[in-house]
Amino acid sequence: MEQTFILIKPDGVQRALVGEIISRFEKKGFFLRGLKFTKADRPTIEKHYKNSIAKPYFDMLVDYMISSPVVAMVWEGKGVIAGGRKLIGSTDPLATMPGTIRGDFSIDIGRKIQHGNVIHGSDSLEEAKDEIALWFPEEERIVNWHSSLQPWIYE
Ligand code: IDP
Ligand code: MG
Repeated sequence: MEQTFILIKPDGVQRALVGEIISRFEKKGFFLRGLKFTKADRPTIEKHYKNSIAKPYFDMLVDYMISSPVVAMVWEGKGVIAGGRKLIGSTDPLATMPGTIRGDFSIDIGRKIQHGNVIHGSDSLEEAKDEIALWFPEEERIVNWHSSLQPWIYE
């Protein structure tokens, strides 16, 4: 089944949203496949955001992402890449709908280190594969299990 990479960003961890975010993905019917609490280093974040390297906010984004611990996760389920992005909401927290994680818990996208949009989620199959490989090296990859809830959630 499809997998995506989800990262609770430094502001999400500092604001004690880890449990809430995991709970939303669990309750939707996605399955946790990898989980790591870590402080990211600069090279990892530069690779993670390689497509944003030309953006004017890139240096600030990297500083923000290494400022404090993050929670890296792999989630699995039918349509989990697009479905995870729906749970997250769009990039600008003020513009996105309440009911989404960013819409419920954040305001500013980030002009200083502490401001952010709480969470990252892969936006394509290719990005998901790259990010899972970046954050979870082969030897940490990835517990193979099946939830007994699966037949109650998936046809
Ligand atoms: P996404 O996180 O919704 O996929 P991207 O366009 O991939 O959005 O941007 C990656 C991250 O870069 C955003 O989540 C946000 O933290 C940061 N970012 C995007 N646009 C801006 C901006 O205009 N100002 C500051 N930070 C931004
Ligand atoms: Mg993105």
